[in-house]
Amino acid sequence: MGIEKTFSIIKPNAVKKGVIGDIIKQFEENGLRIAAAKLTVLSKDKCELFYAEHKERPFFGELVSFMTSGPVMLMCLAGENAVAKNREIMGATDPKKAAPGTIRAKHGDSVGENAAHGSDSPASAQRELAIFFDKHEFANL
Ligand code: 3AN
Repeated sequence: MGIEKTFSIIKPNAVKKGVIGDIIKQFEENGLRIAAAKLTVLSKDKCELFYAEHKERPFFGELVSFMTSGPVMLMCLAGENAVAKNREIMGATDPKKAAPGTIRAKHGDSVGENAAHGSDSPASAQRELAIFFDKHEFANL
């Protein structure tokens, strides 16, 4: 199995709580490495482009306003089976349903403010990474 890349966001509520280090530790302890990273504040335009598939959902406005409300940590995670592994480490979308010890169980506040995003497939990962990173920014691990 080759090395796979996935896209991760540490969301504004988690950055505000000061748990970036704890979240990254969980990725690294589970065999994922950071191939690119930036701490930034998302523009409304890029955030809407990123969440385009949710445009018609009732929570879209709320989601974009939360995700642009403060700094986020954008990352490319790399490793074997990175897409699935990242989602396992994050836990279920709803922090109340997330398995104990997962990032969302530990640091999520609600379905919207669930501490972390992770791509749901290799194709999504490629699309999402291309929105936020240039090709030359990825480390050759
Ligand atoms: P996941 O991020 O686990 O793949 P999706 O794709 O169902 O979950 O949802 C994308 C994002 O939209 C979630 N990370 C969450 O923050 C937000 N979201 C989903 N459902 C709701 C909801 N009912 N209310 C507010 N935000 C939501």
